[in-house]
Amino acid sequence: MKIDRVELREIRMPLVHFFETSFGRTTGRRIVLVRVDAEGLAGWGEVTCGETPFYSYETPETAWHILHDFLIPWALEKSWDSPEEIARRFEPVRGHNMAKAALENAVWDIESQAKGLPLAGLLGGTREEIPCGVSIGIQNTPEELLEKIQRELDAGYQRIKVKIKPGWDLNILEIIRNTFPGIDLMADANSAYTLADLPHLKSMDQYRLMMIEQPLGWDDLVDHARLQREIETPICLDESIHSAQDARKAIEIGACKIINVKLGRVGGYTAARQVHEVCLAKGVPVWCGGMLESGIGRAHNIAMSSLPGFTLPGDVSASRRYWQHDIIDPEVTVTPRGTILVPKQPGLGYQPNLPRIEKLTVRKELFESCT
Ligand code: OSB
Ligand code: MG
Repeated sequence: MKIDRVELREIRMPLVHFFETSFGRTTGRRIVLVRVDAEGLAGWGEVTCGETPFYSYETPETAWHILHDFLIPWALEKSWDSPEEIARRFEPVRGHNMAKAALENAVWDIESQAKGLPLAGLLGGTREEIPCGVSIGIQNTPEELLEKIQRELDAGYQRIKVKIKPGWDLNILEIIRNTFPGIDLMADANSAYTLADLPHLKSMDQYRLMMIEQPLGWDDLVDHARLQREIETPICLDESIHSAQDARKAIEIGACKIINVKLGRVGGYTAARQVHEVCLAKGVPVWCGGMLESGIGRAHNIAMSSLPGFTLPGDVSASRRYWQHDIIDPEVTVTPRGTILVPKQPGLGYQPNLPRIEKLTVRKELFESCT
């Protein structure tokens, strides 16, 4: 595949409801989109980083820089045999996985269209529909949280994840369990605790959580292994897993029993499929995490969630939970049984809405191949 041009743009999208985690509140997104043109086809990818360097060190500015000065010039320098070959070319850049993923995934989109296959099928996906959960942020009051949970259960979502932090944890889990004793419930701490909180974390065992996500340090494995030896609740790692090697090490030392795979965090489909392989071989269930994506990133998450090891409901949910108008047609919708149907058309299976994307754009830059 010879890439003819790459377009980088930043769009701004207000969220329909703020999203709050232990590291802060988001009211609107700054999203960098990558469009690749090759073989008469257009492929799209999304940089999934947050606006602030609080989930990971990447921001829209660092991603723009890394794409602009390194990844895009490299992608334009020669013809590629496969998307995996591009992923290998990006290896000299340490980290910056979300910048890498946006460009690599756009190339996978093109590859699947060129082959006339749905992206899910090209990746090795086997599921026709994917099970969906929701991630509900910290609210202003417990009552508002209960209302939100009820609304999502009514919509059919299969599991509820709530964000926790010191002061919004045991009390909240207690109220949720009293109101909804039987639901599939989990909690995501986004690194809000340390091993000094071990007794506190152990007392969460009573709430029968499916898992607790990333309770300790954002780059830690060793302390998580210690914690997992002391608590019943399975630990799921998010922030700490950046590669298949990380997944292997985490599983080997007992740092987690479940892994949340995010395409951006691990650097694109090539790495995500390797993480999936490792987990499948070791019998560790995985699920697809979310980063408040626009429809482009969301469509990629749906394709990845079709892989056989994605056995648990993910954080991939309907467009309307985030956006008044999403930037793809059709928008992502969820069935009454809490699933998303995996598209059967070639490529992503959702059309980027170009006029809407153009209207939301605050900066744009075009890169063309010289040959
Ligand atoms: O830790 O999974 C996380 C959103 C932003 C940053 C980190 C996380 C999240 C979510 C939201 O939990 C998932 C979603 O609904 O997209
Ligand atoms: Mg998380």
